[in-house]
Amino acid sequence: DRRPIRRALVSVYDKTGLLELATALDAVGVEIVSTGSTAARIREAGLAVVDAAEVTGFPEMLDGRVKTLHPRIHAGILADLRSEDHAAQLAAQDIAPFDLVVVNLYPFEETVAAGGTFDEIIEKIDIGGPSMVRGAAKNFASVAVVCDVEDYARAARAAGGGGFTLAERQELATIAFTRTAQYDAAISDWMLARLDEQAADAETADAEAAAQAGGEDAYLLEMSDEEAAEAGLRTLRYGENPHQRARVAVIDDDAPGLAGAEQLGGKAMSYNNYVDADAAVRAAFDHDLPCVVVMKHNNPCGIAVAGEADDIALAHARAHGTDPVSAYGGVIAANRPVTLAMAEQVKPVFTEVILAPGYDEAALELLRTKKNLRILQIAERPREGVEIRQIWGGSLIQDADALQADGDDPSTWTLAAGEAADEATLADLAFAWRSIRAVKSNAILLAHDGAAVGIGMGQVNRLDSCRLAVQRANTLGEHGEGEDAPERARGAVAASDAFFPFADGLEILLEAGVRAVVQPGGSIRDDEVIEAARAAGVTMYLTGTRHFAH
Ligand code: 93A
Repeated sequence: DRRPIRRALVSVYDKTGLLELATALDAVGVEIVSTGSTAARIREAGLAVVDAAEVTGFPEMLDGRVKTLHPRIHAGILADLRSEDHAAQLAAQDIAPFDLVVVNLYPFEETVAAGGTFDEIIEKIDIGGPSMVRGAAKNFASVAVVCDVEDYARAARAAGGGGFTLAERQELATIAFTRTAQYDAAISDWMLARLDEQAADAETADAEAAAQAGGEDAYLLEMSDEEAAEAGLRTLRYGENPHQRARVAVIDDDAPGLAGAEQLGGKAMSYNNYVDADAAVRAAFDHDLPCVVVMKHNNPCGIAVAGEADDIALAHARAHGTDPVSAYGGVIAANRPVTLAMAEQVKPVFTEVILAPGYDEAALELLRTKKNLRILQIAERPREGVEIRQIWGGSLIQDADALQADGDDPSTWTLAAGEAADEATLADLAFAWRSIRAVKSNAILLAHDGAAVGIGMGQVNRLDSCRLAVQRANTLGEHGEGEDAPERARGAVAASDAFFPFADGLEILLEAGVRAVVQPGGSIRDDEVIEAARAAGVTMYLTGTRHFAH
């Protein structure tokens, strides 16, 4: 079962041992067909060689990508010479069969390992070589295949000794398929690694694009409404302004809070509604007594409590009375269920949102007649928690200000000036202190009889906040400006969210007739400030705790 070797196809990238083999083949009269540089080497050594192009009648093309990929080569490799029919078909086309195929492949693995460029690596994917190797290996019945330099010596010996046996050809075929399998595995590994790399690059590029387009969270607005809904996001008509897209995220379905609160009537909540509603509910639940807050632009324009035995309507009437002008278009939060009496008071006032832990049936019915009023039922808001605020490139995380500081308990306050407050005055001071948490700094809140009567908020100096609080107390309210102006600052108590840096702000309050003040203290001019209160005969308590809200 030896097959004599008369014609060999030799096409090798690695020229090691090539000339020794070619010399041995030539010596025993084997016809050598060869490709480009392989043929050139053999010819240079003075040996006879036929160019593949001569066999195919076709020039090498596409920079060598097509050299041996031709029926005149592949039919010569694949013809099963045990079959008379195959032999006849070859003869009909004047094709001579190959008895030996010697091929080693383009160094793909080495080029990858050497860090070749993409184009260099692609060019080192051998197509014609593996085709010949696999063809010859498949046809080991007729052809011997050698793809390892180590086997050249065997091939030389076999050529001189009547050819390889069938068993030897089968063994060589097995080596050949193992080699082409490894080769293709190396290619697919490289391709897969590239895919991973590209995916990583694309992710980086996406992230960079997102960061440029408006932060890593831009996708929260980019995804479709359906995708958003699946992710627990509800699309709002717009954000703070109509040119801003907006959505609201419900984080915990089991504890829906405000974001997932049940709406019992009115239009859809807007972005600003949520902001004000959140602040309003928080401020209302800061108080243990029945409390109503009217929020505007994230600041309370009205806040009041009622006695435990009183109707929540009383708290609302007082909160509305703080600043009836600003209450227009406000967001109202109550920390007790809304009664019909309260609903009747709310009805004539244009109100964006009302929030409460419940509504008496008649109250709800009445409020629902106001088509635009958003009516929300909310759970009691827990006071503790963690707050996260976004800043450029990160976020700020803090404990929520839950009035948990030692100085929030009036029994810890120190009397710095004047006489100790009587029970009613102390109750008003405690109410003012509890309410100041919700007012944006610099905050001054004047209170009387469980209701704020003048709030100075959000000013960049405390003096202006004092002026604003007094001005509001004395010009707003039931009677408004003019002769009947109520002068509500007179006899009121005042709370300041942080210390008075100078006596000037306090003096505004004293001139207006404020009779008791609570403030943190801690200014280097505390002495001056306290002295001003003492001189005016006004009670002043220091809490040692402040409530900035920025
Ligand atoms: O570019 S190829 O995939 N196209 C072919 O038709 C072809 N034929 C042989 N590579 C081809 N070869 C490979 O060329 C062989 O596997 C060998 O590695 C190399 C030898 O080419 P040369 O003799 O021109 O150096």
